[in-house]
Amino acid sequence: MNTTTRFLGAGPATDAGQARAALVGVPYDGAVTYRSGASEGPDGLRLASDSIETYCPKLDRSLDEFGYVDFGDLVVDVPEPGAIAGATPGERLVRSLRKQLDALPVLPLVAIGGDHLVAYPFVERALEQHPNLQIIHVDAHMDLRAAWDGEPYNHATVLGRLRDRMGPDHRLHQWGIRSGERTEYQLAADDPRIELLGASLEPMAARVRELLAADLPIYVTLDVDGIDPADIPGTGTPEPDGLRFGVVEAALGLLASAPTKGPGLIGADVVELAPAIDPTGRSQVAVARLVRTLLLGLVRASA
Ligand SMILES: [Mn+2]
Repeated sequence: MNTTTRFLGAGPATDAGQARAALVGVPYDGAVTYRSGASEGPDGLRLASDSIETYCPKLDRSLDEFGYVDFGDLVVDVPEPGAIAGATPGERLVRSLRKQLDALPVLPLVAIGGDHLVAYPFVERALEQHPNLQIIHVDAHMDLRAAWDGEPYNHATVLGRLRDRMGPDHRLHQWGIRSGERTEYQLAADDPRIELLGASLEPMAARVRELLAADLPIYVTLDVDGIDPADIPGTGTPEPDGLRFGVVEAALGLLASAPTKGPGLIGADVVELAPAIDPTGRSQVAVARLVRTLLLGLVRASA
């Protein structure tokens, strides 16, 4: 990344000791199936974040309340066969990302993609650390395929691979989904750990309140194409008739405001932002707003 550009108000990685949250970029889009450009997501987001405030009027909270750092970007070259365990290029990449993730200072993280494949190591680690993790998956697409062109680790299969890692008490709450193969819908319907929430605010708002009231740990994997292309056109695989921006911001805001005695939001990733596809620049500004909300969720107000 540009060494001087960090996400809105974030300190450098060297300030991690004083920080309560962090961002890390994963500028990889080699697993896309339609249009590329998500590799420019992290830096596009960092640049655009300069145009929003640290204060969120809806939550009456500000990023100025705590320290957070921007770790910069992970290395996204796919390791050579033999360099790292994993048969396919996709699996070698996610193993490499996981090694780099595990080497970072331990802080609640928002990972910035990159295409959706890069979410894998972050969610995998969260599943390992929390046997009752609740994954909130915002997306237009199911992403539950067994493989894409023979590759089991791809942006269209990533939730399928994470499902392979889910234990009996893990749950996957999908929201905004409006595209997938019939077999993916059937797979989701047949797995009692997966639920598909209706495409309006109330079902997700009720679920978030309920999960927080039950003191459960929550992870958000947010594919920006879950939001309507009218609000976020800058994404590689747009799908009409999505969730509106304000609805998603409101639901994520509950992660910062609804009562809990548990850990609440423990991590998040925001993927599939492709700035060059949106010449107006509004997509990356919208995503910066959602990242601000997620940071406020990771660091809840002290009571
Ligand atoms: Mn998607």
